[in-house]
Amino acid sequence: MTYTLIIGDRAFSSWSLRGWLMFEKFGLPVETRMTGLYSGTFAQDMQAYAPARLVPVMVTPEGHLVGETLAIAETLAERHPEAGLWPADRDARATARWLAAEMHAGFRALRDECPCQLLFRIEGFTPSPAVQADLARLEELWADAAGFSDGSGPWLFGAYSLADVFYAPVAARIAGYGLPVGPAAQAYVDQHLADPAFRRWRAEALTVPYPDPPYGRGYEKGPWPGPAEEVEPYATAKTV
Ligand SMILES: N[C@@H](CCC(=O)N[C@@H](CS)C(=O)NCC(=O)O)C(=O)O
Repeated sequence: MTYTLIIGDRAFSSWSLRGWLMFEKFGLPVETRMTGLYSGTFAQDMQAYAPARLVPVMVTPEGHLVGETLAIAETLAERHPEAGLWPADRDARATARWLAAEMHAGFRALRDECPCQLLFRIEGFTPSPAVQADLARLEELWADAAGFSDGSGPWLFGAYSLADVFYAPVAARIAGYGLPVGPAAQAYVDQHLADPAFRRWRAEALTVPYPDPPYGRGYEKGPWPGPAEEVEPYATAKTV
């Protein structure tokens, strides 16, 4: 009953992180296979999973392919109702779906101007007005979710849910670019950075050397603002 998840480079593939968290956080069995998203073999690697063109792609234990993170999320929630992927409360669940869908379809400026990278903190980055508007929208949505919390944890709806899965890479962008958010949003970001599953993903990301990553060129680099992992190759890098 093991799924396979086809992923891209852990250091950069925000959607792959989402896909993997869906398994890791809810105790669902998965084996990952990494494509050469950055090494140049991506198109060739993906031929085996046509018609999927992007990662992540899930292969069910029966061999059925599912692409797109929202579709993967709903498929897993349907197949594993006992795992509690969505909040138990009906209204919380509807809101959690809304938040995940808005993330999946939106936040274009944040995604375009602050590409996900888990290597370092980019110092002195000034967010554009469009990114600032995205940050304000995030804070509005996260604050609204708190009104539906079941009180059982520090996540958007209390217990960790698929909504948190969709915002984990957003938290990484806020951390990696030092984006300004209020105390409640910052606490939520820090919660993701300290999460054992997120740390495990990042620790694996750091085992792959990227001598000249394309992000943050021209900016100084500081250490990653979350807990340090054993391998921190970029912690002291000043420029790339
Ligand atoms: N909407 C897709 C987005 C997936 C996506 O953009 N994946 C990126 C990696 S993070 C990718 O496969 N890029 C390869 C390319 O654009 O050729 C989803 O939800 O899974």
